Amino acid sequence: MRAARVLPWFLCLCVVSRYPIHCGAQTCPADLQTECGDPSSEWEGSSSPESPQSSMSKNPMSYRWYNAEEEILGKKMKDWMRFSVAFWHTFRGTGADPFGAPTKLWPWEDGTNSLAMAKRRMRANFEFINKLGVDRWCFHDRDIAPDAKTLAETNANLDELVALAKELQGSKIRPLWGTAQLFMHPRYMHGAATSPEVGVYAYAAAQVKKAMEVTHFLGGENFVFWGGREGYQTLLNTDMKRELDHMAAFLRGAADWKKKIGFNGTLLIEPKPQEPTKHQYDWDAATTMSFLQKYGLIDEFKLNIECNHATLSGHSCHHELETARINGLLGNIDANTGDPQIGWDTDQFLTDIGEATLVMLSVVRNGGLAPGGFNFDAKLRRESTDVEDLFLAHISGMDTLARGLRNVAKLIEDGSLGELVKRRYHSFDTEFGAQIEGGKVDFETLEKKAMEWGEPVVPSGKQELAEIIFQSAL
Ligand SMILES: [Mn+2]
Repeated sequence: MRAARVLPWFLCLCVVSRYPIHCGAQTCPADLQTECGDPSSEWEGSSSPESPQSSMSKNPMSYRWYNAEEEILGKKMKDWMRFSVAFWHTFRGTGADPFGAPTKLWPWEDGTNSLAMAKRRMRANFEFINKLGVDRWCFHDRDIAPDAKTLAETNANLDELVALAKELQGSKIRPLWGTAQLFMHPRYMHGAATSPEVGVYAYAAAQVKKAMEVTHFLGGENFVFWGGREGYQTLLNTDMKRELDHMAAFLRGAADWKKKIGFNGTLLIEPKPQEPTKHQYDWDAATTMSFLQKYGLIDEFKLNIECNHATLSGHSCHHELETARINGLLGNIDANTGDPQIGWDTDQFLTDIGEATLVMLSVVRNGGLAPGGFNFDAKLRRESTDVEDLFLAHISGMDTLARGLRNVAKLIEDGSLGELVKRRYHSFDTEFGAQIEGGKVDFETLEKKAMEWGEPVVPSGKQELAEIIFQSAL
């Protein structure tokens, strides 16, 4: 039987929940020999979920906190979260590190970078997304389709894979965002938009143009610019102003192209302070905002905040999210975390409940992220090598953020943290305070008041109380 041959890998796995079941439509098999036939005859029974009544407390292949349809704070959980699977980590992550060879020998991989392999991998991607029960995915152009000898041939490869992805997406699944990979090929060793070589600038523009077109074709909701190698290793050989001018011209071109093709998605910039360059130009949210303002691009872009990049820049993820949010720039979150003892971008799945609660606090204050969402820009540890681990990692990441959302609901319902903050600024809730906030009080008037009032009485900041209130919601 053909069906029997395709069972060995993750088709037999399925995520269950104490709530509704999350087993979507099946895709054609990624199996080498099996052709894509009638789905009902191929797959019937192979992915039957376990009963929702199965023992949740002991089954790790289940959601304990995430319940897609449940309404919390006036919105369904799935609409707060808008989870997305990252193609590059989940399907191109090999487990290789600077000291060792790949460790992940996924059953659908044949060890080549062929077009046939790319197609099989794409089927595996959609099989996984359907099993996990999410509606979104993110991709780089070069991750889903192999490079060829010329740009035209490479574009043709991409078109083949995009056509397949369009078919496999069905009516439910869409890209949360697409992006162009402008850092892996040697041509981009000095950067893409900031390369001193004009041919590289043109090549990168052509790549973004095409990647934006296919994202639009697939119904993508956003398009991301991660700096890649846009930065410098030393200022001794770098004209920083000229490179930043080039980057602005490049982003202006991208914004113009978006309008020209009628793509309504949000353009997002993803700050990161270093790696691979010593100094990335999009250092953090504030630096990126200032760049966008200087070059008149502030209305064309929002930010994609990645938690691990936030900590690399010396900030907490919450700081970066709030900086983006209060400036109307919070567009998307790359859901991951770093390791406090390792100084590089480890891209781990977020499992810290306190951090997840702070992240969700910003999301709730933002009224959600749509048309952005949470992209799992996170990878399995090198030592996690079972197909099952891909599921466990995503389930754990989704449940952690879902738990964060439930905690935020508790904090809001309780109200005492909000009250504590409000009380700290109480002295400005006066007629005179309002005049200051309205910019109507000059320094002469303030001096007069200071003389009249004498030494101010400065109240406690109540940080420990705030921490107790926060902890009680976890
Ligand atoms: Mn990262």
